[in-house]
Formats: sequence, C-alpha cells, structure tokens
Amino acid sequence: MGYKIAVVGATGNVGREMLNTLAERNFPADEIFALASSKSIGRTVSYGDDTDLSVLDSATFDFSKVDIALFSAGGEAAKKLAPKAAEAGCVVIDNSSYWRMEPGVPLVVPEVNGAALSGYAKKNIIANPNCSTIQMVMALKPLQGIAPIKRIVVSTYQSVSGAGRAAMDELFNQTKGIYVNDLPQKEEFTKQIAFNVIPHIDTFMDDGATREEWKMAVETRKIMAPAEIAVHATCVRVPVFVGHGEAVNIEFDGPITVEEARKAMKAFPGVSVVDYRQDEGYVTPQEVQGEDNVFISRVRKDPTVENGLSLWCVGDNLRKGAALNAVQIAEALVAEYLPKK
Ligand code: 11C
Repeated sequence: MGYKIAVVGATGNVGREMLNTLAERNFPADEIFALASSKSIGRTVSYGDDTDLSVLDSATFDFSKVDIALFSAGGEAAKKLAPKAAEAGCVVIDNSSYWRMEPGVPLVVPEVNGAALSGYAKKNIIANPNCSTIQMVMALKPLQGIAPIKRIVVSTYQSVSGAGRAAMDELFNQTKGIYVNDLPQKEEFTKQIAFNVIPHIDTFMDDGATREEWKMAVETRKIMAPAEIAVHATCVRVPVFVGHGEAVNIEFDGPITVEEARKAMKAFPGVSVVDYRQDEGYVTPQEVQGEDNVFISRVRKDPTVENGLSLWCVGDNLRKGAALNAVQIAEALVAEYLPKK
C-alpha cells in the first residue's frame, strides 16, 4: 500500500520535473494522476523510465481520490482549484506564489524550516517558495547559526526556464535567428533575451521593485522567522536555460569568519561548497542542471561593513527551486504527519 498522488500542471516544466523526481526518489506512491487544463487532455507524460500517464482534466478531477496534490499550474489554478482539492481532503503542495504569504499556510523548505509543516492542517495547503528564495535560504540558514543575519543585498541571474517552456523556446529561437539574420518576434520577454540580460522578472510594484524582488524579501522573512532579516534584491533574467545564480551579500550582527561560514554550509544537508580561489574553483548554473544540491562558491569577507560576507550560490531552479522541494515536503508529510499506508 502506498499513497495516491496527483500532479496538477503535469505538462509544464515543473510538473514534468515533479513526476521525474517522484519516480527517481521512489516516493511511496500507489497511483499517480497527471492533471492539466482541458487543452492538454489526450497528451501523455512520462513517469519514470517506462510508464506513460494520460493527462486528465484537473477541473473535473475528484481530489478525494488522492492523499497529496502537487500543484504547479499557476496562480489561477492555485486560487480556484487548490481550495477545492484541500476541502476534498487531500493535502495541496502549491508551487505558485498565490498562497505563500497567507497566514495559516506554511511556506516550507524542509531543511530550513521543516517544523513549520506542523501547521499544514489549518488549510490543508502548503506553499512551495519561489526558486530564487529557496536557494538563498539554503545558504543563509547554516550561517544564521553562527551569527544573526541583519541584512541581505542580493542580485540574481535567473535562467529562462523559470518563465516556462515558451520562454526557453524564445531564447533558443532568438539565438538561432540572430545567426541567420532572422530574429523572431519577442513574445515572452519584454526585451531580446538572446545575448542580453533583462533586469525585470514579474510585474513592477509601486515602489519600483518587481514582484520577484518583493517575493525574495517577504518569503525569506517568513521562512527564516522569527529572524527579521532585511532583504534588498535585484532580479535579472539571463540567457541560460536552466540554473539560477545569485550574488549574495550578507551583513551579520556579530563576527563570522570565511572558514566558519564554509564549514557550516558544508555540514548543512542539501548544500555543497566548492570554493577554491583558482580557475574553475567555483560552480556555474550550466553545471548544476539535474543536481539536487545548492552549490556555494566565492565565499569572502566584505571589508566595507563590520561583519560582512559575500558569496555566490547556484541551484537547479526546476529541482531544488521547485519540484524537488515540493517532493521533499511530500516526503516529510508522509514521514511525520499523514496516516501510514
Ligand atoms: C522565475 N522565479 O525565474 C521565477 C519563477 O513565484 O513561483 C517562479 C515564480 C514563482 O521567473
């Protein structure tokens, strides 16, 4: 006997990665349902090496048939369908931003604040954080144990897969088009993404920040609570297919050495430190595609403040940044909270 699982948004970048991750990690599933909007009915998606699942309509699916529903179907589905699924009795793990800041909805990175899961039954919904937040808090949590963190200034270098499959196609087609002097129309990005970088992810807010930048601040504070960390982010899209990079500058309320920081991050589950001050002694986004861990390099003192460190952090935004973190939440749920099957 195992659990019955639904993946909602199963044809998208993250949905497909959720199915891969469930299969790869031998999640104790009896039955898996691949769900998507009505326009994907009739398609199939892979689950593991030799199973194809037919895509079913998420709008008409009976969620009382499943124990856990992993949602990666965007904000509208999260708003309308997630409460319906949760009321039907299954636990929803939602990858959109819709529920993240809702009181009573845990926002969880299991290695960082797994204990927050205990509050899941209030709404039967758990939120998966934004990919750029997840990889940053994985680096911050072990450091917080050495000296309290006061302030973060972070610049992100985010791959196009964060914006979906059509965005990946746009990078590919623009790159090809430039070589043959036939540049396709922009559709997914506001400026050319091939051979360029775009300092604009998600919509603009009244204070001039983008929502992606705002999310990094508020989500970090919710996950790292009760620490009240100030976060100032600049989020930038770069012409990389998979893997986000982040340059993180951290100001502490007490002393911390580079050696202490490296040692603490190395010991933290899900984090690898690759940091040699020589050619190739650091990790780049291209190297982390398909990797589960968050990789830290370029740890160094920031001499311009009393207790400051800078570091470079990279992660696969579709795995730890999305699908893997959601599956790890599901694993923690079955290990500690759901009835045994
Ligand atoms: C990006 N981080 O790279 C975004 C994708 O709030 O879940 C995920 C957006 C979110 O475009």
